Amino acid sequence: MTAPSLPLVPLPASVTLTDAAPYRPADPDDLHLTVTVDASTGGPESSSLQVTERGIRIMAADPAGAFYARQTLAQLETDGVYPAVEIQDAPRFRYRGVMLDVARHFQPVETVRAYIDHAASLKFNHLHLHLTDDQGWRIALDSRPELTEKASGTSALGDPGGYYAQADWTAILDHAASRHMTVVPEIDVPGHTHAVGVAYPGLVADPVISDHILETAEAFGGGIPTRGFPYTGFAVGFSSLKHDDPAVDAFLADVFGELAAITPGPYLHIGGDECLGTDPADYAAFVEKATAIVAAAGKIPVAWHEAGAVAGIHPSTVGQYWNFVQPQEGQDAPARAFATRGGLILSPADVAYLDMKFDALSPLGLVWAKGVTTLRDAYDWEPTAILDGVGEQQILGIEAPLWSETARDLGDLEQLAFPRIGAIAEIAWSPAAAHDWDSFAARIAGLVPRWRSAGIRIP
Ligand code: TNX
Repeated sequence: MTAPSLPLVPLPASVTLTDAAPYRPADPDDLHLTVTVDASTGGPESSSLQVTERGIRIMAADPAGAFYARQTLAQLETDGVYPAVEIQDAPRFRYRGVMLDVARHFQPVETVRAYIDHAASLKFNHLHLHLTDDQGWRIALDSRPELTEKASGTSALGDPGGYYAQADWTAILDHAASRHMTVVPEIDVPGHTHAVGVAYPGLVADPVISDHILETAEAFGGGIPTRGFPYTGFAVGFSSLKHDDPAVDAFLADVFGELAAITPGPYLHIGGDECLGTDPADYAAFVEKATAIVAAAGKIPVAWHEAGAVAGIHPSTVGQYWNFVQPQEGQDAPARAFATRGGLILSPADVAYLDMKFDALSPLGLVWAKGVTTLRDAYDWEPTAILDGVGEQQILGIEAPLWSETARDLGDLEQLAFPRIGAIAEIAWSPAAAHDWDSFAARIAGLVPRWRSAGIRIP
């Protein structure tokens, strides 16, 4: 297998170190790099990379493949020297995502740009932005200006909020595109909508105050949510849009219609998670409506896996699985229901949630998904072994969500993400047959000092 001395993460499909002398370019700014893009050379995002003592050759099936070969090349370089190698590369899964929650703590465009760069260097190709939640509405929509005017001012922990004006949204889309990343915006309905009620109190039901809400207020502060007033705590599941109001239907049509119009990628995420305050029949009606609106606007709906239980969900909908590697009771059936719809994105929370604590002492992160998640936890799982009936064919890909209840800025996000984001990158990109903890641990250990010297904060 690969020499562990090469800090390649995610591991390319095939790496052969040759006997030739390494390549030492005379001028580090002129690599004698030949790049050819030819669709007949392989599948989407694939490439071959050859380093000899005379120079570097990249042959890629498409511009994304050439971009990923450049990422491999950057990892190969040490002090201006490139080892002589032959690499063939292609991704295992076509959807490789990271998610940023910019609702709990708003993150400015520069932070999103930096996170895009980090993720793209690890060959992730989708950025899911969780744009709305109980704590704030983060995207300006012309059809509903009150959402950002009235419901974006605060973040969790009582921190300041913010939102993306349309120019900011364009800046994010452009930067993502320049790194071959597709943006997947999420507007979470019908729960996680307390902020909607700050702008439009008439559209939401009164918060459902459960023991969980009281316990969360006790543990983390933030008080008890009150309709029409900003919420800065961490509790989930208390808010819901009203179910029997035509004004809510008009709201869904405006919001998803406009979002579809300003989003170039194929997916729109409708949320649908943790609707503990919504009656199941009303929940089903919401999911049907929201997915139908998204599909009618020409987009593929994505929903958190609970929505799989809704018989009338639009059949093109992709499910995103967030329960554990060993599904808890009742969680696998709704997820499996997406196998015959749009397929699944897997984000098992006990291994792929980058907001779980990396050590018990850090103030950053949460512990609800089986406590601390180590680098080894994040690495040691196999996507096809989670849900019966959901194999390679039904799995669109893998996503690593990063929720931001405790993460205020880029430094916090980086500390939560690194190095575990490398483990998820490898699960998403590298062949299953190459999965090997010792090899991975050695390769990532080679990358950590480079990440640090590039200014990335790593615990
Ligand atoms: C669960 S799992 C959530 C989010 C929280 C996150 C914190 C899921 C779809 N939703 O609302 O931010 O846990 O880890």
